[in-house]
Amino acid sequence: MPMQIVRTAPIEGQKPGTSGLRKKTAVFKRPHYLENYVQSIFDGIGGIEGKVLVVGGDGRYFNDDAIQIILRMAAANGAAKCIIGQSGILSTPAASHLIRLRKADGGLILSASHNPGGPNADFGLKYNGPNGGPATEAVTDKIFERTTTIDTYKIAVSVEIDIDTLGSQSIEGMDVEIVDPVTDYAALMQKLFDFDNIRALFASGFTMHFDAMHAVTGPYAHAILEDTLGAAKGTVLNGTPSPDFGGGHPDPNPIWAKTLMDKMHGADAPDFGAASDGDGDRNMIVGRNNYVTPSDSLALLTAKAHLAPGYKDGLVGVARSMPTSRAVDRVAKSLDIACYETPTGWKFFGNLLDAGKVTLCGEESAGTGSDHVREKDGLWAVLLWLNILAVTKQSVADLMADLWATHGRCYYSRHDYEDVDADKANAMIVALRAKLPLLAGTKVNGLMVETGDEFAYDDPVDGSRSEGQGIRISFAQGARAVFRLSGTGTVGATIRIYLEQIETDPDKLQLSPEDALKEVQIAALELSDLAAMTGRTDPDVIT
Ligand code: VG1
Ligand code: CO
Repeated sequence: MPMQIVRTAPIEGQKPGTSGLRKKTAVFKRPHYLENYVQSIFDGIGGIEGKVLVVGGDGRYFNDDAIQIILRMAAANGAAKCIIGQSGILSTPAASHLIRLRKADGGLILSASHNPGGPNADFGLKYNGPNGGPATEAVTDKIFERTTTIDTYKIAVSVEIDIDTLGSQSIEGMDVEIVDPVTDYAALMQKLFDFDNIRALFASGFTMHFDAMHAVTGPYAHAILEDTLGAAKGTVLNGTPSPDFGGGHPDPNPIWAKTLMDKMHGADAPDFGAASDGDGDRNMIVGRNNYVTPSDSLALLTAKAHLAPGYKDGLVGVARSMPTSRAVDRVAKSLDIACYETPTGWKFFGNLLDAGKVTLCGEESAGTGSDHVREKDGLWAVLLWLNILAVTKQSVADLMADLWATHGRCYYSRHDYEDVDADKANAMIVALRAKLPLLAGTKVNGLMVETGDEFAYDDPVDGSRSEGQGIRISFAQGARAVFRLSGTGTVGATIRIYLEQIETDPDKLQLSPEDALKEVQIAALELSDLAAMTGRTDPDVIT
């Protein structure tokens, strides 16, 4: 029998979060769990009969087994074709590009991104639409709704499909094409950036380290940075993907990318350092002894993108997620281009990019990207930085000092309180929300509150409204505190507090962020009553 219709029942909790459905791997491996969700995606998007899908993931534990199941289900549901990265590997931006390049009807990306991987860690699955971007809320709502009513799924009874050999084959009437995960993506990068100039930069003795964090960008970085651009062998650190990311946490920030941070602050630090996350869509940028916050990186790239061939005509506009610092707003203003503020998560940038309203977008969580794909793109950001460094011949520190001298500096930090009891975290947000109407005009820790509200977003393209997207408090003299709960975690709740202080005094542009943010941090803790509400005193991660 080539195809089976399997009886099932709804499984609770299959609601996609900030970026797809993320759960413990063991949960995804429970009977029917993955199958229910995949069938709900297929049903939620109106069926996949005759459609072409791109499938790939970040290579974490369970990637290959999940792909086998997805392919058998796609065949049974009548898909015309699946295009798969060799051995099931595709970085998130490469998958987005492939969907667009092949004019596919969408794709399934297997990843829990920056969350750790392995049998005891996390797994995830996300649907991207025909524009190559993460499904909008309207679509994820339909998928979720379907998970609550599902009673059967379809799966082909088929032998193991070979996903390691390049080329085409057919299973149960569906075409399966295995493609090299790097080639098309590398060709796109070559179109956007001046590779000759970057090659000359490396030939002149410029040094860098790229930490792939044992995750998906290893093969991409080896091919592009070392083999094509001539960076010295050994430039790429931790470049072999492993199913559990070498036992690490593939989140490119100063805490988890410690190997790189130590090198960048060592005696023989290279000129430039960068890292990417599990699925290759995030980037961390570091100069010699000089960490660049993602919000500042977005501002710098906005100011200088025109130096790269792909952006030589300038930018039509930019967008940032609400908690991201307002550094980019200041640059956009000076360029006289629009700057949009969206909720957290890349799915909110898609409409703006599709409508040609913005060229660059970014998030404080180390995500930057442009209209070349519909996902954030780690290596792209690194290459844009390299292109700018090659043209300006300035150091990272000098570029940042110039940016701050021109636009002021937005001191910025995010404090994460992880694995907090979910009821307590929610109670804290509820209490804070209740205070909002009376906050304006009051003083907290000596700082005058100018506005306090809960962010809601009206999409200017499709008119949809997204509410409850984070609480933001603005104080006089450019201080701001934002509070929200993470939508990507898999245990308890993670409270994120985002702190910002704008400084324009030329004598105060080189303070330590910790000092510059002290007052607003105290105010944020006082306002939220975090310690009393959650029993927590110190954040787990400060970035
Ligand atoms: C986090 C980040 C958000 C990002 C999301 C997905 O979400 O804050 O900016 O878009 O992760 O990134 P949350 O809800 O946990 O704050 V990735 O690289 O994990 O796909
Ligand atoms: Co990611």
